[in-house]
Amino acid sequence: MMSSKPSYPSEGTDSRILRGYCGSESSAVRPKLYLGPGPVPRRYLAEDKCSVAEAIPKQPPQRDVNGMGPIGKQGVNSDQGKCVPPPSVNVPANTQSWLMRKDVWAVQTSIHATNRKLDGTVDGMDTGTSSCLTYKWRVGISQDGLYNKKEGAPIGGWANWDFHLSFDMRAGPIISLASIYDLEKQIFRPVLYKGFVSELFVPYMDLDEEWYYRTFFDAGEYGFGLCAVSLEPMRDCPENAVFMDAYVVGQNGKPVKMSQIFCIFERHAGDIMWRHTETAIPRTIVREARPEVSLVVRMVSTVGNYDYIIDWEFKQSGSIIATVGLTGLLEVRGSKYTHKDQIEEEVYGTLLAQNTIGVNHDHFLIYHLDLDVDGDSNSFVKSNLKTTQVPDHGSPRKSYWRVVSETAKTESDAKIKLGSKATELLVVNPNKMTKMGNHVGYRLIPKSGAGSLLSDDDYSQTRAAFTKYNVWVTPYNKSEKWAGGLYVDQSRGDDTLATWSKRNREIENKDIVVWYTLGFHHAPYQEDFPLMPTLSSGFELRPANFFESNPVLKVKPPQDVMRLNCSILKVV
Ligand SMILES: [Cu+2]
Repeated sequence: MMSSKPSYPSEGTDSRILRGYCGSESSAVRPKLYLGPGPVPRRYLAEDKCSVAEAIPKQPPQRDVNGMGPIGKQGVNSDQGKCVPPPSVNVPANTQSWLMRKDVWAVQTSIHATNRKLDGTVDGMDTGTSSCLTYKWRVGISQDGLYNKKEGAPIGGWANWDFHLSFDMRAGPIISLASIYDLEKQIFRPVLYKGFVSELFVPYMDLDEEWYYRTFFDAGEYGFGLCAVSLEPMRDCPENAVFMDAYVVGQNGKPVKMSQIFCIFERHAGDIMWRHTETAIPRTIVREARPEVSLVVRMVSTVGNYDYIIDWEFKQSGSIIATVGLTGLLEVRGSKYTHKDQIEEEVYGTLLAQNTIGVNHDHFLIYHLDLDVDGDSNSFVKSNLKTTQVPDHGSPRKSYWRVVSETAKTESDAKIKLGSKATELLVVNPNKMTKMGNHVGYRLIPKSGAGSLLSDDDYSQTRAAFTKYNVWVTPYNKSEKWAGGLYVDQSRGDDTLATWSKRNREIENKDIVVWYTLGFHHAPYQEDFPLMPTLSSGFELRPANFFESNPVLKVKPPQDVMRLNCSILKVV
């Protein structure tokens, strides 16, 4: 072990968190009263989905606000709906009525229920059976633009890497004990003690009665791992992929198998790892190139309408690249509008098709990155690139930029909103240096710097205050794993990364955790409908003075082989 911290298998098995899985039981009734400390833990909402009644009630609609007519006029009758619980978020304290709410989707008219959202409110719910009792309709059903699908149209060493992969119902994949072999030192050197998605926050920007509370916490409320889906060979993953199953705790306490949750494959994407052509030598061309070959660990979590493709990629050069791909279905709302020119009110989104609004929203994923760069005592260094004016006659140039580095002493020094400055983010080991005297380190290279645009006093933002900054650094604390709090569905914002960090603890030369929030502001476009092409973002953890020189310089070139490529069309 390289750290005194607990090993992963003893964590993540808190029975108060792992409370069941859809596939295990048809009933979600608890056999015993909860007698533990704290509030009574609710089930994951995903479990609620499993237990709700399939049919909406037979009563006629009680009101018809926007003149779209009752449900029968929309081509859907009450037998075709399915009640599902909305998120518990964004409901101010002392509001109890949300427990009685449910959404209704026209599940029998399309295989893609979230594209057939019935915009109404279910006011009454039998809390014993989770069935809907009464409901109101506001507007009609949205367009179904989708086709109906008829048919199914611990990692050992790899290259110079060694790491563990595990599954968690809440986080999905967890990478741990990642270390890289240093050819010069002839040892494995630690890099990442543990990395995982700690929380996802998806707030929608619609203030209507049926929408204002849609500010989802996909990990803490639904279970990002619990929503993982089986991966399909040759479609979700390439032909050289191998697959891994996962097991979770069922509602009856027995293990439940989730098949082919991870795929792991070597990526031969046709990229160049490094190259150079030396053209300065007369009558001689010197050329060397090496193809990029990396290892990818993939999981897909389908949280309701969205599919999140989570990749952890390991490069031989020492980089770890985390990528999130968004695809699947937009969460749309019904509308009376059929053309943009008709719209004279705030509709909170884009008219994507007739009677269909794609609502503005965000996706924020916060990663827990417990880096142990060449040991567990690390420091966080901000390096700002500052424009510097050249003194008179000092040079023909007038300006240049220089690196001004600052080691964060406490947590408040390390809160960073990206985008306003040219900033380099490093985790260094102040106790280890290269032969050149530089501290060994790893850089965090973001691919986007989006942050929350909600005000601090917005109730949902209070609960998701970890989105206020892109980067946070905390000292390692065993209990601080979930940025939105341990019990997110009951959180009022008093157990989040933002509150822990108010203690402003010392973080220099300590075992530290970097929290990185990557975000997408998603104003929908028509191409996102009916099924959105993948939109990706991520970050790279890249060696920074970690090695004495390019660690892959001595990689041998591949042998020339004839590869059949059946997918390339012949050009006539
Ligand atoms: Cu989106």
